[in-house]
Amino acid sequence: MDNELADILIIDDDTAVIVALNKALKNVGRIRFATDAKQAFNMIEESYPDLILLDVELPDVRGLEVCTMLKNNPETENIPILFITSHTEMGFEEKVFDVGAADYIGKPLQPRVVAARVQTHLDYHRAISLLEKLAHTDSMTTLYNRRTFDEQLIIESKRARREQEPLTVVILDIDEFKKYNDHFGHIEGDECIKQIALSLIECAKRPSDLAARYGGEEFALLLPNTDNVGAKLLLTGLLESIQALNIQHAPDTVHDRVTVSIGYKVLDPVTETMVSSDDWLIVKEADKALYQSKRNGRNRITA
Ligand code: GH3
Ligand code: MG
Ligand code: MG
Ligand code: MG
Ligand code: MG
Repeated sequence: MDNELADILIIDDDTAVIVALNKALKNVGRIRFATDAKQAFNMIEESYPDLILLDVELPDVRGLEVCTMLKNNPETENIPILFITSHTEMGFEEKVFDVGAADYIGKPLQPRVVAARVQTHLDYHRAISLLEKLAHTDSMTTLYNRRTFDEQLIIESKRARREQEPLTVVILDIDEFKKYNDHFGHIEGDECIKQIALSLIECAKRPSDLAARYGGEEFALLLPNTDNVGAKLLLTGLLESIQALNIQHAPDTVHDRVTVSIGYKVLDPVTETMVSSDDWLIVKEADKALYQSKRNGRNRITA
């Protein structure tokens, strides 16, 4: 885990509280503060904090509502929120947890207790984030892994059908890669896979595009809102950029540079009757197209 200082946002209209928290947390993180909800949301948008300390009574919006809004936004839902309050009435603590807060710190503030609790939540949040990252990425290439691709395929094909938008699924496989490994060795083989992965990252640039390592030397792309014309353009560019890597192939191969074969399938809910709920059909079709590319001589794209 890195030692980078955490970014902590204090939202409280009482400057005495801000001063006290600032002092208590000076060794725990970098502190920003806001004295009302409007200012707080601006700051959160500027950059997402690692943790928020939130006053229950703010001049504009109630703290509980601020918490609810942050928890309902996918971009901020995972930020731990700790309430600061002198409310002691029955049931209030429950309300705080009901709106998704991570913890509740009562007044009067005890500096060392505040620091310890904040540190615990920061550590916990960091560990969860790391686990999530590990669960979703391929460590060798930094691409998404197959688990993520499979999860997103279900989500995106549902969305495509619901919103009547095209979705393209692409499968790529490195050509004659056994020979590459046999000739240059496995370590060099790994390097080659990493370079091709970088080309994929470069090409799947839109925030909604997803590039994954599907298996050993196989990759997959999930391209929401991409029709046949868009897919062809993007994949032609990808094929060219992989050739332009200019990676020398083993001597006894068809192409003297490392190439890939590509198969893709467009799910077009407007023109097609692909109403099947079998989301894997689109992958099977892309895979069939890939093998057609292999049969036709490799280093090509087949729809
Ligand atoms: P084709 O053109 O038909 O795809 O021929 P190919 O030799 O590439 O055949 P295939 O795709 O079946 O072979 C995959 C090879 O990729 C076999 C395996 O040794 C190698 N490979 C798979 N994963 C890795 C990896 O992580 N690192 C390395 N270095 N090689 C891998
Ligand atoms: Mg207040
Ligand atoms: Mg393969
Ligand atoms: Mg191969
Ligand atoms: Mg093969």
